[in-house]
Amino acid sequence: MKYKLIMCITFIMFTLSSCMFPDTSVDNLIEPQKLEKEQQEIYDAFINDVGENSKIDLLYPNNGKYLSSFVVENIDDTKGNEAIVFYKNNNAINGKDTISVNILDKNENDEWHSVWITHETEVVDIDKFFILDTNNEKLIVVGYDTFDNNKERKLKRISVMKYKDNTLQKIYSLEGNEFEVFDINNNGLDDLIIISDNETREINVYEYNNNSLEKILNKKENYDEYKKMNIKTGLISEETPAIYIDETMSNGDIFTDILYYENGNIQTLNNISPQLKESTKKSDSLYTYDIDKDNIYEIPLELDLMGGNYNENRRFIKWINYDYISREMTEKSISYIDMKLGYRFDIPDEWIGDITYKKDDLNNEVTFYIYNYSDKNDDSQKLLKIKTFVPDINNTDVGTENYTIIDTDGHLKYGYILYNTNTKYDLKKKDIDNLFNKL
Ligand SMILES: [Ca+2]
Ligand SMILES: [Ca+2]
Ligand SMILES: [Ca+2]
Repeated sequence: MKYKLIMCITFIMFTLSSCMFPDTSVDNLIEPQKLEKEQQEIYDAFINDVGENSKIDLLYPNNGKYLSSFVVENIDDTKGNEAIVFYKNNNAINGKDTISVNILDKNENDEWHSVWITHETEVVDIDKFFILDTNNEKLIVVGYDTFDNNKERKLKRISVMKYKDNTLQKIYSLEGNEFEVFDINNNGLDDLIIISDNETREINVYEYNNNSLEKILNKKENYDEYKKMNIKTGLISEETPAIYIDETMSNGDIFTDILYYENGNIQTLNNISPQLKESTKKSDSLYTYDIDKDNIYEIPLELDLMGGNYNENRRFIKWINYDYISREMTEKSISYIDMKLGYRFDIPDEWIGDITYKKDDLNNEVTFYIYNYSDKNDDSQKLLKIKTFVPDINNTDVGTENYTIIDTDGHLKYGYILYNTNTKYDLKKKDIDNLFNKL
């Protein structure tokens, strides 16, 4: 009877999958349910342990790879995953809030249960979580935001822990303004990199060897007082890992520095020449971004349209890369970019200096046209319109008739209209294919 029931369910699922979800395999249909079921089991085991009536709030790391309050990964030398849950425990110790990390594991009956909880006091939030992978061991690294409300450059507490034999042991507690777990020297072992800004900037790189965290690299240099630091990890060439640091100054200017391994120590743009770092200056919330998804990050610079005599807050973005061999910045592209709608349009060389655009936010449309130097309101010489179609519930194709659809991300549709001006600025369909890219 049971067998028949399973057959029946399987049959229904096949039928459903073939008629209702033409592009979805049965596996895909089952997989998310399995995951949800596991998450529910972890959550139930977690609540069972902390107590249903306790005052807890789940926490999400604010930055980094793991942005969920539940992480399911293998963090020890036993087969199978452990679950890590982050939460705030209100009034937990002497009436004070604590931030807690709960480790859950599966018992011999394959049921999730709580194994260990660690509390951290006098911290306010979780910044980042990492699994540091060394030769034969894994460490977990949790970065906490601390109470330093007066300071602009916040100090983080970095807790390095080892989970082994059902025990979570805190092995190091360190401090710094920013940190990352990343193989900076490209030797196959994760490094813990901590940037501390006090009188000078100190960059320390640690490797975990023989049960201890060894400082393998150290660099001291000057730095300018900044307000906020955003960091990203990637590459500067196919083989060279790098950390990109966007520093926002008090006046809003942003400078980008790059930190990488060279000749046995850490190298930075600032160290090579302050002018190199200075050349990355921009005055808006423009951050380093990998526009073409090759893991080599591009640094944005603002490019005033029409030589700067155009003060209507329109601009193109010039994206540059750092060439570590020539120690110079190289131009990647000049683009119109719409982060919200998720695309960039690279500006052809011929257009630069002569073409401007206007944006219609209500209709998610941008029009590029030849700038008329004698009448800045004249937009009659149109070259190209790009429109993003945001679907409504009833019809996703309303208004698309006049547009050529260039791309879709399954939700949004991107369409364009090309115009003919009989000038050197006119584009063809194949140009659009090359110049338009989703982010
Ligand atoms: Ca395990
Ligand atoms: Ca390394
Ligand atoms: Ca790139």
